[in-house]
Amino acid sequence: MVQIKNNHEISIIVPTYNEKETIISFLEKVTHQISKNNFDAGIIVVDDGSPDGTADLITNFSKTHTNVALLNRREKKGLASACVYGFNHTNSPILGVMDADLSHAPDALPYLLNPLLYNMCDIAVGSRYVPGGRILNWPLSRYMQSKLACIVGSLLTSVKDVTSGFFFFKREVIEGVPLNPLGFKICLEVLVKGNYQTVMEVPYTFCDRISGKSKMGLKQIREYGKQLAGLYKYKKNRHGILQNTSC
Ligand SMILES: Nc1nc2c(ncn2[C@@H]2O[C@H](COP(=O)(O)OP(=O)(O)O)[C@@H](O)[C@H]2O)c(=O)[nH]1
Ligand SMILES: [Mg+2]
Repeated sequence: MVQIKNNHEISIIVPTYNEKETIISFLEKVTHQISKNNFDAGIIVVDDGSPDGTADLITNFSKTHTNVALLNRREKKGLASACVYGFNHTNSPILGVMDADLSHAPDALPYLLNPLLYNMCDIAVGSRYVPGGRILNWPLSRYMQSKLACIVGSLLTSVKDVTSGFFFFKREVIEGVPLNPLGFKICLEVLVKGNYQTVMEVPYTFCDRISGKSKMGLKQIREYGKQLAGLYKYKKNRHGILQNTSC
C-alpha cells in the first residue's frame, strides 16, 4: 500500500470529483486555518480522475504546501470509497473528512478538532441540525431530502445530522471495523460501526456550493437505502451477539 509521506497528527481527507472551480480556494482556506491554529495537520485529496483537471491544480499547489498530498485513483468509485481509501493511506491518530466545494466552513475546523485534541470526545460531527447550526442557500427540495435522510438514520444513532460529510474522529474508532465504502454517507457508517464512547455535534453554517455541480443524485439515494438496510442488519446482529455473550 502507498503510504502518504507526511504523517501528521491530523489527516483531513478531501474527496474530489470535478472541483476545479473551488479546490484552490478551499486548499488556501484550510491551510490558513491549519497554520493559524498551529495544527499538525495534512490534507490528503483523493481525486477519482476528474476530467476537469482538478488533480493538476492540486499537484501544483502541493509544490509549495508540503502538507498537501494527492491520491489519484483515475477512476470514479464514489465518495465513501474515496474517504476509506484516504483513511487507509495515513497513520494519523486523528482523521476526518471535508467536501472540496466550500460547503464545510474551514473556519469551523478548530471547533471540531480541539475537542478531539483535548480528549473531550472520540468523534466530532459538524452539524446543521443542532442549535447554532445553519444552512445557507439550499433549495427546499434538498433540505427536505436531507431532513428525511436524518429521520430515517435516527433509528440508528442519536446524532442529529447523520448525513453530515464534515466530521473528525480518533483512528481507534475505526480500527478493525469493516467499513462498507458504499455511497455518500461515510459518517453514518462510522457512527454505527465504530468503537467509541462520546460523540460531540458541533454546530456550523453549511453553505451550498456556489460553483460546480453536486454529485448527489438518484443513484446516491438508492445507495443510501442499501446502506441503511445493511447498517440495520449489522446493528441487529451485533446487538444479538452482545446479548448472547452477556448471558
Ligand atoms: N473522489 C471522489 N470524490 C467524490 C465523488 N463524488 C463526489 N465526490 C466529492 O465529494 C464531495 C461531496 O460531493 P458533492 O457533490 O459536494 O455532494 P453534496 O455536498 O451532497 O451535494 C465533493 O468534494 C465531491 O467532489 C467520487 O465519486 N469520487
Ligand atoms: Mg458538497
